[in-house]
Parts: sequence; C-alpha cells; structure tokens
Amino acid sequence: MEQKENEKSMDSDSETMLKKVYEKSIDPASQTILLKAKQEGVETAWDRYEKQLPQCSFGQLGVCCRNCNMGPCRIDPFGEGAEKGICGATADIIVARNLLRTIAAGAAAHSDHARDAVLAFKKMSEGAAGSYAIKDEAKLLSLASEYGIPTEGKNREKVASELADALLLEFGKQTGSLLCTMRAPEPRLKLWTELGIVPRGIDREIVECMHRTHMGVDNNATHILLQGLRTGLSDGWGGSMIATDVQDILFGTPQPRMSTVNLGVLSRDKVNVIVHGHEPILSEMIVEAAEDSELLKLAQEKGAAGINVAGICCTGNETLMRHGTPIAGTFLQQELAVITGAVEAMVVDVQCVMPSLGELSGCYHTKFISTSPKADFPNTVRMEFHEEKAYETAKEIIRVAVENFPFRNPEKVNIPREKQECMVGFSAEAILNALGGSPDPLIEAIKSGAVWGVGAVVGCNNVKIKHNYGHVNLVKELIKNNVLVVTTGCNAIACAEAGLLVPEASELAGEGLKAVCKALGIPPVLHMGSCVDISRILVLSSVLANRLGMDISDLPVAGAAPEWMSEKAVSIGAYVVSSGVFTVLGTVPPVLGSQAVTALLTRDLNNVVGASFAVEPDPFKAAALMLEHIDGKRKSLGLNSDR
Ligand code: SF4
Ligand code: MSK
Repeated sequence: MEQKENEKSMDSDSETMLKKVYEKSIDPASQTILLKAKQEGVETAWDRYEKQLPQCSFGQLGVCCRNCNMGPCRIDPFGEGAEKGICGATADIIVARNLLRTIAAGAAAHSDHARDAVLAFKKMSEGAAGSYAIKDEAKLLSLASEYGIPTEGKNREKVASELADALLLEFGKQTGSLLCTMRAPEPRLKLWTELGIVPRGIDREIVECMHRTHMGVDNNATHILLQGLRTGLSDGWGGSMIATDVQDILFGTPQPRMSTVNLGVLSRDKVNVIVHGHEPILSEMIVEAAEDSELLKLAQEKGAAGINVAGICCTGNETLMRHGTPIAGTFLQQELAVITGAVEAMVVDVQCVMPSLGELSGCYHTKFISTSPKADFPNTVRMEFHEEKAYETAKEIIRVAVENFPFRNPEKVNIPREKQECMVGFSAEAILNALGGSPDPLIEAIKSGAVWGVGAVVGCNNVKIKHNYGHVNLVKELIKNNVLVVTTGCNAIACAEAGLLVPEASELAGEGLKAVCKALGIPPVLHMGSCVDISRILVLSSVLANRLGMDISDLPVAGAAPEWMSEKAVSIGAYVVSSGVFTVLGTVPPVLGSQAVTALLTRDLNNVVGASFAVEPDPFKAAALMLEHIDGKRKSLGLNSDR
C-alpha cells in the first residue's frame, strides 16, 4: 500500500518536472537536456530566472536612476510616492536617459567588434597577421572605391592598408558623416540630415550619450531620444556595416550552402569544440586548426574519431555562413550544450556568453576557454588570442580540447537526436545572385502579390518567453501569408532548428511564396548572418528602395525581434526604426514608466522617421501587426492590399 503511494507520488513528481521542462522550450533537444539538468541537479538560466521573481517593477518600468551618488532615486509610476528624483529629474527624463545608455552600450558592443576586425585587417595588410589573407578581392576593390581610395598601380595589401586607415577614421571622426550612410536611399539621408541625426564618428556618438546622460546635462526626453536614433544609426550604418564588410573581405562573402543545426550536431565519437560569442577572427582559425593533420593524429591517439567544431550564437553564425560549420544552438542553449556532457572545450570570445559557464563546466569535463583580452570569466582557462599568433593559438586551443577527450565520462553523456538540415549563406550579394543579378524579379513578385512583403526577424532568446516559441511561430505565420523572411542572429538558429531554412519549408508558405521559392530553389526564410549582419538587411532594403526610386519606409517591409534580450538589440531597434522599418518587439523594453517616451516610441516616431515600434509578446498577434503594416504599405503603393 505504502509502496504504491510512493510510486504514485514519484509519478506525479516526474510529471510536474516534465511539465515544467516543456514550459521552458518548444525544442525537443533542449527539453531532453533540461530534464537531464534537473536529474543531475545543475542550474540553468531558467532556474536563476525563477529565483529572481518577482523582478523589480521600478527596473522593469525604467524609472530608477543611479546616475549620481545622491541617488539611487526611483519614481513612483502611480503618483503615490516620489514624482521626481533628488535633482528634479522626472520619470520622462530618467526613462529616456536609461534608454540612451542602453543604446550606447549596444552600439559600443557592435562597433568595438568592428574596430577589432579592422585592426586585424590592418595587421594582415602589413604582413603582421600572417594567418589571414584577402578572400574577397572584388569586395576589397568596391569598398576602396566607395571610400575614395585610388587602386591603380597598387597591390592588394597596399589597398587594404589604406582602406583599413580610412575605416579606422570612421570611429574617431569628429565632424561630417559616416561614409556608409551614403548607401541609404536619398530621401532617407535627406530626412536624417533635416533631423540632425546623421551620425558623425562612431565613438563620438557613443561618448556623447554618456556625456548627455551624466547628471545635469540633457534633460529633455525627445532631445535625448534623437541622440539615441543617431547613435543607433552609427551602429547599423557604421560599426555593424563595417564589421560585415571587413569580415567578408577577410573571410569571404557568404554564399548559399547546406549545414546542420541543434544539439544533435555534437559528436558521440569525436572531440567536440564549441565556438561561442560574436567575433569570427579566432573561430576562422579554429575551424582551420581542426583539420590540422598533427592534431587529427593526436585525436586518434586519444581514442577520438576526429575533431568536430560547432557554433553557438553569432560566432557560430559566422562560421556557419562561410564554412557550413554546424551550429549547436541559440543563446539559451549555451548551458545545455555543456550539460550534454559531450563538450571537450567551450571556446568563447565576446558578447552573450553567460558567466555561469565556468561553474557549470566544472560539473562536467568541459574546458571553458576564454580568449578575448577584453572578456574574462570566473573559472575559465585563459588562452588570450592575438592576431599575430592566430593559428598557433587556435592549434593550442584544439590541442587542449583533444587532450581532454579521454576525460569525457560516458555515463554523463546524453546527446539529443535532433539535428536539422539548413540552407544558409544568404548575403545581400548571394540573394541578388539568386535573383539573376538584379532586384527586379523580387520587385515584380512583390508587385504581383506572390511575395506579399518582406519580414526581417532577428534577435536573441529571453527566459521571459518560451525558448524559440516566439521566433518560430512568428516566422511561420509570416511565410504562411506569403511574406518572405530574412533572418539573422538567434532567430536564424531557432528557425533552422524548426526546419524552416530548407527549400522544402516552402510547403509551409502561402501559394505565391511557395512558387517563388520553388522556382529559385531557396527556403522561404533566408539566413543572412550574425547580429552585425543586420547591416546586410539595410543594404538589401536600400537596393530595393533605390531601384523603385523611393524611401525604405515606403516598402512593404516590417521587422521583429520576438525574444530579444541584449542591449545590442536596443541599438538595432533604434537604427532599424530610424531607417524607416516598423518593428515589433516581443519583450517589453523598460520604458513604460514614462508615458511621453512610450508614446514617442510607439506612435510619434512615425511623424519623425516614418516608422515606430510596437510591443507584442504573442507571436501570432505580432505577425498580425506586421501583416497589417505591410498591407498598408501595399495600399499606399497602389498594389493589391486585400489578403
Ligand atoms: Fe537621483 Fe538625479 Fe542623481 Fe539620478 S541624477 S540619481 S535622479 S539625483
Ligand atoms: S547572439 S545578441 S543572443 S541574437 Fe548575436 Fe543571439 Fe542576441 Fe546574442
């Protein structure tokens, strides 16, 4: 009797555990590992989120300020407590200042990544970084001409060196405007000029944000937010665009190729090395070093069948786009990869790397290797990376991973079966190639209504939304309604995991989009790269708008970040909306404490830059908002708008 009772309660315990796991992610591979984590008693981001609840509502509303040491101050949004900070700052001022600092941090992250790429490019041109070479000469020459660098009679390295100098100037420029903004359609550039938000130097805009938000400087919410738009633009049409361009020259402009994705890409019998973070400078070398015959021999000696490199987040997206290296997962799967017990080395550079990885790796045999001179973590093996010794460092890292293989504990290993094929590598150049060299076929398809519009869906995972639920459902709704989706970052990985990045996924699309995809042999969701590669989407939008002689804001295009979490996403939102694209956010930004700021972002920006934000956590409703917006744009263009 007692035994039966115990069994019953155990059954209901495991049922509750299962239910809890299913609530966290829609991805079966992640569910398997979340269950393993529970059974092994290791903590993940979801557990830590639960411990944080309820989260501070002042923080959520954006009404706390600690910009000086008279504070911290907080404003009571219900008017029952303090209405002003000690200095007199209102909720509007505090919310706007906090938002500006967030945009500055996001723009700084993307742009500092770009700076490192340009510095590596410069060293390569001087022969001081021998592991690198110019992979896309055509892009080098076209960029040199854009930056006004004469190329005649110069060798490639000389051109690269002069181009690197010109690009570096973009960071420290004090006056004038960033050169990449010239790629924007004329009406957009004119509008930015009239508004006084054409970005000057990248660093200048970021520094100015910090200055303006210092106690007692800029205290007008609208004025503060205009600087937010300018700083965002210095990221999208500056730092991010430069990063993409330089990485293409150094590592090659992505072209369509096949690969695989999800935790099932980890190998049972090979040494698994994960590259995670954002910069491809080291991971390019790691991919190469994994094929080094000396290291392959060592792997064999250690009992492994080879060396398997897989990615997480945008470092993963970079190697995926250029080499077809498989991806093990999105942002929220970084811990899960370690918990499989099959990862010999988790190699990280910068951004989106959870500091929890060190302690977690200690529960398994994983070596957590941090490589960036800028980014150290608790419990990590430091193997600092410098371009001068790029290949040597990459080899050393792989050696550490290989030597760790015998320490893998088979009893702790559980690699989920899920492994999905995907077609990736859709740079703007590759998309135009697929269209026969001109945007006209896409424009004609949009005019006929076969392609109803274009949806740009990007961004992270966030524990506040069921893992991948927002991403996958929003994108499925869009393609069902004939909206061609372009994607980057973790949304791209989530879509790949759900099988949306293969040509066969056109079966899930509406009839018009399905026919277009079948004719071109492409998926209805096009993977355009990492987070900095959202600049590719800007370039493509400009090509379409220029061809039609209109502004980006006239196009039947809408954006979304269904599960965003990072400060970079806020900077991205600022430049996407400033570029004229209506954008739906799936998680609420901390601005609701100010009615003025909320109204500006969700309504009044339409009268300023011709686009605004909406916030909608339900992906089906978010898709409806995007479709409604696209319908409206189609109507204004005199196209069929009756879906
Ligand atoms: Fe308080 Fe003003 Fe100082 Fe902010 S700047 S902490 S609102 S006194
Ligand atoms: S990696 S910024 S979690 S998309 Fe670019 Fe993913 Fe967001 Fe990082």
